[in-house]
Amino acid sequence: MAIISRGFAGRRSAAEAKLPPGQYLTSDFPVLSAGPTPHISLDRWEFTIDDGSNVLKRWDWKSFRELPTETITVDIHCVTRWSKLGTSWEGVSLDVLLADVKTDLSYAMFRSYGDYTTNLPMKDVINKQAWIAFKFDGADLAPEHGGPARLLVPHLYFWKSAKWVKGLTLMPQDKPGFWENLGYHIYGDPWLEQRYSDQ
Ligand SMILES: Nc1nc2c(c(=O)[nH]1)N[C@H]1C(S)=C(S)[C@@H](COP(=O)(O)O)O[C@H]1N2
Ligand SMILES: [Mo]
Repeated sequence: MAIISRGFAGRRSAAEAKLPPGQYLTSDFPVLSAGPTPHISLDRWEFTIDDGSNVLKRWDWKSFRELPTETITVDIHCVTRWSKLGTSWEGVSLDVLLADVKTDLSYAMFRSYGDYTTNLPMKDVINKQAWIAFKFDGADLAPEHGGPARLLVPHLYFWKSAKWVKGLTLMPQDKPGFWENLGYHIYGDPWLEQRYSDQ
């Protein structure tokens, strides 16, 4: 917390201005996992897209890593109130993964190794808003941070960024995932402070 009052300091610092309400800055990278870290070998890793009855797309690690990648620099905001600015990732855009998936289903449940789930509207998944990231700060993503690969959807609270992600299931209606079932907000916009389901 700044000691100097806003009145004297004038404006908030550039870093503070990037903080959603109720968040503080951290420069470390805390680990938040609901359970043990699953260890997934690359030869049995896969990512699938299904519609609840049929698998529409499937990649193994090799075919996934042949897809075009992007470097992503974004701010991340955990609902436990830490935010980290300018984090740098490498990953595959969901726009690439969904390129030839024809669907009118408007929601998705992301699924992880270790059984974590989190729900998202498809409108938040497309249009350069979500990636499957496999590198952080230029190095392979560490297992405790979701390696081999995790979802990165930085415009929502970081619980939506499912670690150890293994696919998504398209759904006609929104449905709560793991934390959303335990009282966290169904959508989770940090700028609107949508932390809990009663907000
Ligand atoms: N599979 C899985 N993904 C997860 C979680 C989890 O427990 N399991 N925790 C979520 C929460 S609450 C946060 S804040 C971020 C934390 O990511 P980090 O441990 O890399 O900081 O992962 C999210 N993704
Ligand atoms: Mo979190």
